[in-house]
Formats: sequence, structure tokens, C-alpha cells
Amino acid sequence: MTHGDLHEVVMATNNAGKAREISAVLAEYGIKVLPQSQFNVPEAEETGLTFVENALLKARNAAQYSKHPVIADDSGIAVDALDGQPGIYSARYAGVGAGDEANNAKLLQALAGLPPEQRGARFICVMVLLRHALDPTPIICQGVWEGRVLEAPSGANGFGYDPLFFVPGENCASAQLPAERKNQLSHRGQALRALVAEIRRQLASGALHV
Ligand code: ITT
Repeated sequence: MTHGDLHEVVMATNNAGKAREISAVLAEYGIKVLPQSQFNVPEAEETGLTFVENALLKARNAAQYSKHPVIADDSGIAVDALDGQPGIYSARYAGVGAGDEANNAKLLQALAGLPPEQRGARFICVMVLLRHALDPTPIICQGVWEGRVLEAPSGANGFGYDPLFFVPGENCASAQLPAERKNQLSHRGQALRALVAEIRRQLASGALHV
């Protein structure tokens, strides 16, 4: 498969875990991903109230500085018993700069005492492709991965809430899955595959000019 000029995109993330997963999935399609750090892209302010708004803010910021097409991911975990929180605030749940361990500890505390059937949750990922900073028709795709929050962390793979995310079909925590298996199932893998399919469709019909 060829992607026209889209054999190389900048990835608008500073999260190493996300970067690994995005690079691995896009490599399957022959798309090389350049880190935004290569272009000295400053951190974008995530002021949106939705995943899609924040993904676009990050993508536009990286496109402005890199002058390349950009892929950005905004993602998080939505917990039923918390009315969908922490959602878009997942990275800063325990405070700005708090880190994965503090976020996981806060989530366990918030759900303390709840039985498994009341611990339903899903990972959500919105992935966008912006051809350039002023692109008025970004490609936007979404993935959702259903599971529940464990009562204690398990596993050392992945990042973020993976040690607390029980994957029913696999009967283990997301952090216990090999990286390739997580990519096959995850919200991020789903969103990326949908994005590549839409890029291919638009390239084939001549609608995508990068
Ligand atoms: P960038 O904005 O630089 O991409 P970030 O970590 O701040 O990095 P988000 O604002 O999209 O990114 O927050 C996503 C958070 O949601 C992430 O920090 C994790 O806590 C959680 N998360 C998202 N996807 C996850 C996954 O696959 N496994 C575990 N946790 C995940």
C-alpha cells in the first residue's frame, strides 16, 4: 500500500507509552512516525471539554511548529460509578504532573468497597489527522475498549491505568497483555486502524491532499 505523501507523520504526544503503541500500529501500514520533540513543539494547553477538542488542539499545535501532517491522540478512562470521570482528565486525575501511580491510587480509593459488577469502565481514544495547522477537514476516528477496574494493580506492561483495567475477553489486566495483543484490542488500536482505513479511502478517491 502507498500513502502518497503520507508515509511520514508527526505524532503530537509527549506520552512515551502512547508513542510506542502508535508507532507499532502505523509501522504495520508502512507509515513512519516522527516524534514532535524533533521539532521542539511546546506542550499544548488542553483546554477542551471533549476528547476531540483536545486532540485537535494538540494536533494543531504540533502542525504549527513542525509544518508536517500530524496525528494526535486524546484518550482516557471513563468509569461508570464515577459518572464517566476521570474521562478527559485521566492524565491529571490526581493533579497536574501527578503521574500514573498517583492516578491509579486515587482511582482505587474512589472505588473502594465497590463489588466487581459496579466497577464497569471503558478506555476511549480519539485519534485525529490534521494535514496542516489550518486544515478545515481533519480526519477524526474513535475507539472504545470495555472492561472494569480491578481492586489491585496487576502486570507491568503498557502505561497509565493498564494495571487496573480488567479485560474480560482475556481474563487479565491490560498490563498483563503482550504489547501486540493490547494493540489488537485497545481503544487506541481501534482508532488507529479506522484512521488508516479512512486515509486510504480518501487517497483512493482523490479527496486527500497532503
Ligand atoms: P499527550 O497529551 O502528550 O498525548 P497525555 O498522557 O497527557 O499525553 P491525554 O491527555 O490523552 O495524554 O491523557 C490520556 C491518559 O489516559 C493517560 O495519561 C492515561 O492515564 C490514560 N490512558 C489513555 N490510554 C491509556 C491506555 O491505553 N492505557 C492506560 N491508560 C491510558
